[in-house]
Amino acid sequence: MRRRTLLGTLPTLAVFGSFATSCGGVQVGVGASALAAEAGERLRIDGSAFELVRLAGPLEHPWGMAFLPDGRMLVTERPGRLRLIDEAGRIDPRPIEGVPRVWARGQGGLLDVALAPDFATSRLVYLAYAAPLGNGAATRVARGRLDGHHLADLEVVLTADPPGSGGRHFGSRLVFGRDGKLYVSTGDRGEMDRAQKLDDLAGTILRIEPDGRIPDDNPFVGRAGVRPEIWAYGIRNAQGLAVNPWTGELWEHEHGARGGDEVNVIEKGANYGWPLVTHGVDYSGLPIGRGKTMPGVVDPIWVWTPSIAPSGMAFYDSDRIPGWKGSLLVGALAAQMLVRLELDGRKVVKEHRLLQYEIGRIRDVRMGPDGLVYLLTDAADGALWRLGPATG
Ligand SMILES: [Ca+2]
Repeated sequence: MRRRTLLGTLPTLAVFGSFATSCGGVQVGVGASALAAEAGERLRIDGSAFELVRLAGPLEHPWGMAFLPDGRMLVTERPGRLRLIDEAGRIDPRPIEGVPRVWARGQGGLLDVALAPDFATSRLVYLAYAAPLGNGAATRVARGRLDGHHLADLEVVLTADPPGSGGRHFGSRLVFGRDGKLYVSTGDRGEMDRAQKLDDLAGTILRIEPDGRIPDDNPFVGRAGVRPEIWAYGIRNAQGLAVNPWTGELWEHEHGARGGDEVNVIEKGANYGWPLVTHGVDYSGLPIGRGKTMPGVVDPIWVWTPSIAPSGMAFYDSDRIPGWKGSLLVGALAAQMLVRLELDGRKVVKEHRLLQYEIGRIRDVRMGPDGLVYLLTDAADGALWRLGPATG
């Protein structure tokens, strides 16, 4: 299979498509088969041999994934389905029942999924989604107990209100910290000034107890006119959130407008600047805010200009891929690639741009329990991919 070549240019696609058909070969490209894992493709990255496998598909705009202790995975599809996928890449034809009704418009829908830290006993699954609310929608988090193909006892634990009427910027990544709290990223809902308003949960990182209560030690607890769920603010649209396994810090990335995508280390109560300061400009080309930095605002540790449109983030903490341990992996939608950032503490030492234009828009990236890298591609016929060292 030469998918990389195939996805190069349209003429190449057409030529190769007919070639594959005339050979009676594998079904490829757009509208590819619903079969489980296809044969892997070998490729070289930084001089080493890798294998890239299209593990499962098609999946309709898959957004988030979680690894179950039994080896299966949960994957969300943005229109509102939660799917089970086994280790061989077989998609269970029965979506999980009992998921919340979602507002599946624009960037909204069923978004991230995370397991409770005590999932092995509690069976609790957390979902982030755009929920219909008022005249529009708001980012919401609900949890339910996974029982076979059913999510039981569904309860909402967070509503990032007030709602907005537009279809943009829901944030929606979910991660449990080492402190056992649930951290949730939101977006500014396309109304940039909301990211600086503290009576508003748009444009923030939120911190709640697993059952939705407000932790006593949240930074704004007891302050009049400020929502106590807020942990950090001044954020445009964060679709990457992960705990640094070497320090316990919470790291985030977010979309800039035209330029100015950022990686941030999230600190309690801090202001990340949007839209007062940014490294980007408006889509019109006009400036936003008053420059790139200002007192009282935490600067990003890494910036992409032009924008790559980052989505999904994972620290790589395994020996399975030699040389990758200690890296930060970031998916990219617009730039259609996997970014590997070599780190030295909070400093990015080197950026590697991988798989560029090879599998499409990358919505999510995770390290599996097996140390391999799992990717979701964002398309109507998106897929789950697995990247690891070549074997044999
Ligand atoms: Ca910022």
